[in-house]
Amino acid sequence: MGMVQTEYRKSGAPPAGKATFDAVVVGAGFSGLYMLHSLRDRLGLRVRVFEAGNGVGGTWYWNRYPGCRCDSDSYIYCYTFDRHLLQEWEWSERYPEQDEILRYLEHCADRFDLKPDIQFGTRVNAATFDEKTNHWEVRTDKGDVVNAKYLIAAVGSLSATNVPNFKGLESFKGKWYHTSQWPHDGVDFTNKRVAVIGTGATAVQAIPEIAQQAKHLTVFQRTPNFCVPARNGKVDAEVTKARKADYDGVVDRIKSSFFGFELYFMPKSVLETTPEEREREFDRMWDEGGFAFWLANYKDMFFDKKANDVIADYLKRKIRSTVKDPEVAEKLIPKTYAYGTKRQPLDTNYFETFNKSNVALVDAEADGPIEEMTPTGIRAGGKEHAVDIIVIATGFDALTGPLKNLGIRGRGGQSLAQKWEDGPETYLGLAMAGFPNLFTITGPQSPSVLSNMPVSIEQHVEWITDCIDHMRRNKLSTIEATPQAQQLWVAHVAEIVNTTLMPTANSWYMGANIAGKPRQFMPYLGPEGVGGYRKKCDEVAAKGYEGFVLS
Ligand code: N01
Repeated sequence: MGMVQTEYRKSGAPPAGKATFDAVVVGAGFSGLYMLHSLRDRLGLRVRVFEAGNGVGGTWYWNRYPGCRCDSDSYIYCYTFDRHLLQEWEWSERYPEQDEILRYLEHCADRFDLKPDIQFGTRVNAATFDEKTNHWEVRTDKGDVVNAKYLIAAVGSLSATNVPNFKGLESFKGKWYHTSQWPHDGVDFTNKRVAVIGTGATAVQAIPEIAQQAKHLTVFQRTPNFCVPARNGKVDAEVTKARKADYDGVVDRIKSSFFGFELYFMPKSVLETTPEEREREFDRMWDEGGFAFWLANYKDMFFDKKANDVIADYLKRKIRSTVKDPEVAEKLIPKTYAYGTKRQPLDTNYFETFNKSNVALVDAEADGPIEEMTPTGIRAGGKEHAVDIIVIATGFDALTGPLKNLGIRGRGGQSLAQKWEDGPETYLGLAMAGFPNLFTITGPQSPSVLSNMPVSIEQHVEWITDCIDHMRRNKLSTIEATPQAQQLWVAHVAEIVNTTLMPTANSWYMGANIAGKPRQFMPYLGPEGVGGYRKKCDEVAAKGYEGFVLS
């Protein structure tokens, strides 16, 4: 229960008229919930959270497709700021399903009494900085108009749904669903002919589940993916006990690690190993499952194409040995990009699913791309595939999309969406020049999607809370990134990533999945990962918020 009780909290609704808050937080997922708790219960601020969904959970509220589960180990895919919560909560599996994670977030919202300060079913559609009052005016689709000194976007990195402009979609007479806007009462695939479009991390989870229920499943693949087994299951009770006994150590390690996991690259080049030695290591990581193969491989994997090819070859052989039809196997093998430069999907029987007699693969390269939807199916490569249900697993307008959709206008009325037309520009992925008192949690140019998200979320929430505390103690009214600091940060983000293979892939990290989106690598990668980034942010604060103007 929070320490602060105010009239508006007791009523559970914002005051009538143009209410004024210390802070407005947009979104009630992992980041918005903790931001509310931190500002309200640590600093005693008046906070209003606007959430488009009718419940808490963000990603875990919206993404309810079959097979939806976490790709981070559950013991570190959670809040760590409350040691009692860490000790009490019991996860059922290594990678819990969506409904379990949603239950966890519901539990947190209740435990910290957060719901009275969240207005559900309300989407922010405009936020304008008033230079006379130094306040943000925030408007919603429900007609709310509120003022706040601070505006915090806790909108997630993967929340702006991407439904490509498929010709004829409106003419399709069956049902279609995007995976990130899944019906709450589920979809029954029994006796249905189903199409899945996309083979990213979402589709890789959904395809094996749908194939078990549907009469027939056709998968439309644009780019094949390297997949590694998740190896989900119950976690050994002794392992859980040991982790709980050492949670302080676990938390320290993930906070100072590269990616927010207890995973570390091997301090060796794969090119210096014998074939036997590396095969043993590959087998070990393959058997371990999860992100080990991606994030704890040989140190040159992300840097040297020759090294990368050696590692990729192991995964290609796995596909060939799993998929019985050699023609299908060839289609499922990635050939156009380096391993690891697109987000690693974790699978449970993904490649095995293509051995089932009720599953077919239509590959854009070999069979021809999707041309149009017809009233009865999908036409690709000149051939019509009759289906009853289309599952669109085409992902998101990542990182910038959710922020651009907020209708943010900063100094001089400049629109964030317009300012970012050629790509995002931020300082530390936390703030933007020209947009005072606006903070983004896991924004572009912070480690965000290249990390275990709760670790990065907690770091940003705590940094923002400390910053606002500093502002209040020093009776300051605005904080704003300088254009110079921002320029240097943007250049630094690009410089670091350009030493890796990451920009060579057509990935959503690069904005390549969205037609017309500028090609720019959006997350921050290194050089010392989330640990080094945390140090950098702390140094900025310790130097009196270096790179910001405070007034
Ligand atoms: O989306 P994606 P996702 N015509 O963009 C294809 C996170 N996540 O929802 O590769 C035909 O990865 C597209 O093809 P291509 C995770 O970070 C987390 O699967 O662009 N096809 C691709 O195959 C993940 O990376 C969990 O050529 C089109 C697919 O659709 C992120 O969410 C679980 C197309 C989209 O793949 C996004 O994953 C699941 C078109 N016009 C996801 N447009 C966790 O466990 C796109 N495609 C936490």
